[in-house]
Amino acid sequence: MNDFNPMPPELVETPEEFAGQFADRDQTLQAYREMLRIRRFEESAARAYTRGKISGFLHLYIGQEAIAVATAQALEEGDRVVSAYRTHGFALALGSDPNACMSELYGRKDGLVGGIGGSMHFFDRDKGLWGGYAIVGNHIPVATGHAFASKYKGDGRVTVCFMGDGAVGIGPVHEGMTLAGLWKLPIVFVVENNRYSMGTPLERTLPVEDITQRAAGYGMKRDRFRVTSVHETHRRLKAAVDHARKENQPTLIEMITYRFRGHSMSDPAKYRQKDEVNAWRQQDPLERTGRALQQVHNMSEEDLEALDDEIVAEMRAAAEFADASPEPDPEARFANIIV
Ligand SMILES: Cc1ncc(C[n+]2csc(CCOP(=O)(O)OP(=O)(O)O)c2C)c(N)n1
Ligand SMILES: [Mg+2]
Repeated sequence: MNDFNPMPPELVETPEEFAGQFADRDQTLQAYREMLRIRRFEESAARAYTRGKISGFLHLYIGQEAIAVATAQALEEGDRVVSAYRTHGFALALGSDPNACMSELYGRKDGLVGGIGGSMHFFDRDKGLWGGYAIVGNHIPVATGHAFASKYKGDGRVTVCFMGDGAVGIGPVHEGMTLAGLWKLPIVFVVENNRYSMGTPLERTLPVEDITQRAAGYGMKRDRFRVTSVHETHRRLKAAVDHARKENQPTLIEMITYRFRGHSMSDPAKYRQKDEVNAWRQQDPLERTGRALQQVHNMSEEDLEALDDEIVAEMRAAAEFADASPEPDPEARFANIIV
């Protein structure tokens, strides 16, 4: 077994370096707003779940928001995002309507996919979200297929495929990555390494902690970094997206992140120590960005609260909209099924 350390690696930065990462005020504010929208959406969904408004699984993205926001910034129209089941953040960052997202969680007719998919099956083609897949690791060949289609048609589009650290040992991941490397497809594979698959820590799933070492065997470029801000995540992801678009060069990226909630709403996350969660919270990209707005750009606490109030109201309205939306017609279960 490798020597997995559950605590976050120490973040060594001077105040000047901290300020430097958030130098552009408008970008920083935009990143903060988009991350906060995801967080407040997720919190609103969690409340609805505990009130029995949402049934089935609900996997929250709290802690990982910077990745979705950076992804939306790094992509162009027509590019594709394919992800696992922790998908709400991608939808919101890509511009999906929060009312439709919440209605999907509530299983209502106005949902993103008519209320028949639920939390794990978000899909919004017009915004570039090509699913939402519940079966761990099995969407990797689907994403590879999208990238193959782009290369075959020469449409200049890039696919970015997300998976968790728990997915990388699954057979189809290997198949999809092998073909992407062999055929030099315009794709970026991103492993969102949040240190756990359900309640199982990395040391019990990974023989080698650095997942990107596998890239050599697939003939891909690789990158591995800790997610501390939208800006830096965007910069690194954009470089890989550019390689894919311009040179048909696939990349495997590992983004080290953390989820603050349990695996799903039914997981109280008792397998972690409070100290561990608190240490990661100290480095929460959302908190860091809020701190930068105050310390570097002199935004007042009242300004930040006003922004928060606006976003909370947006998400409350989404929950009210979902609650008022009708149930789908039972026949909707058979729509979009190819037999
Ligand atoms: C093929 C398959 N095996 C098992 C499961 C049950 N399962 C759902 S999520 C999960 C853990 C995945 O963890 P990870 O890939 O790290 O993603 P995270 O939840 O951390 O985002 C498992 C084993 C499944 N959905 N599909
Ligand atoms: Mg994980």
